[in-house]
Amino acid sequence: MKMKTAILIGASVFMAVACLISCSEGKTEETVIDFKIEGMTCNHCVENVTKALQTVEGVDTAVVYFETDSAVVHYKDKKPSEEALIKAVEKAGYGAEIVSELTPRDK
Ligand SMILES: [Cu+2]
Repeated sequence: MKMKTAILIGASVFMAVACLISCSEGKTEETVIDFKIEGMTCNHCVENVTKALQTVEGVDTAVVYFETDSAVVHYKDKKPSEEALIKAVEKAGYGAEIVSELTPRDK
């Protein structure tokens, strides 16, 4: 009897988690902006640029790649201003240039 209850609880928890994952997946219609970053010389720079991009209003996540001198900014509802993104990077002491903008529909 106890075993059966445990299985039932386990199953419902599993279902709830599965729903949560699939539901949030449906909402993540993300848009991505690709950047070329200038002036990065080490991983500390990567951190600086990442932080700078993440402080801009509307940015969901920012990922900076040292190897390719590039950065990718993800946003969802509100599009961050391109000018604000570039200015934030410049304020941190680096250069930024937009390479491309992709929405999931473009792919
Ligand atoms: Cu550095």
